Amino acid sequence: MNAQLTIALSKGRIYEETLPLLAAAGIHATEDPDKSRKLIIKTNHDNIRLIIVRATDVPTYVQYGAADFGIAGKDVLIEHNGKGLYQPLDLHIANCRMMVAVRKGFNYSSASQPGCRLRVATKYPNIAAEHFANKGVHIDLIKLYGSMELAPLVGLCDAIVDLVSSGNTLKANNLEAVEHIIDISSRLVVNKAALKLKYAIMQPIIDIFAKLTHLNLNNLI
Ligand code: PRT
Ligand code: MG
Repeated sequence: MNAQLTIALSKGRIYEETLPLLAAAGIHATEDPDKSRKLIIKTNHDNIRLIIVRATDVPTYVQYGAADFGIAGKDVLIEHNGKGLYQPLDLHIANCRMMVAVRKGFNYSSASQPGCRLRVATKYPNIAAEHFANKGVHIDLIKLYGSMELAPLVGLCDAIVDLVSSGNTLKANNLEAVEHIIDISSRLVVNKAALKLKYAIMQPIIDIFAKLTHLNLNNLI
């Protein structure tokens, strides 16, 4: 009997950018999660299914073995401690940058000298805390769950730590990026026990992803 394989993905950019990788491995979804409300999506293989979860929940489903593998942003993986997860591959998809941003005109360089205190709003408390600790800047951390760009405009904080890709959201809200913290891309995350038990079905898929990722990178150079 073929082992059942469950793959955890989030809707939106990760799903879109994962489809070509799955297709290269001969896996095709039978429904589009943006059109259907189903959270379990069948594929052309009876024993392979996709589950649609929030981006931040992907590592949790994989950690507990509810999914055998998934794809999650490095931002999400740093905030989730990655316990029990094997991260064999950077897929170089959903690329963006983790940045510090402030209201245009805010004098960040003088406000962020060692020993200063800043009010920082973010969805990424671990990344923000480490970044400012390295600079010797004290912070009051305000945890938000979305729309961080609003926070400095209404006086909730001095600075935000958020993801930036085109920069259009910052621009539209009269904000500017003042510091680059880390480049972000999405990684394959694998349940260690599942990889042992289902090696025969999982490893060939991982190998195809690896090959494709290398090919895409070489094409960029
Ligand atoms: O949106 P939702 O609240 O459901 O969850 P999510 O934001 O965690 O998921 P999703 O699908 O938006 O993002 C999934 C992953 O994509 C993230 O974990 C990142 O690794 C990656 N990614 C790549 C991004 C972006 N680019 C990105 N630009 N995630 C979010 N953004 C947001 C950013 O937070 C900001 O609000 O887009 C806005 C900025 O975009 P630009 O193009 O205007 O700069
Ligand atoms: Mg989002």
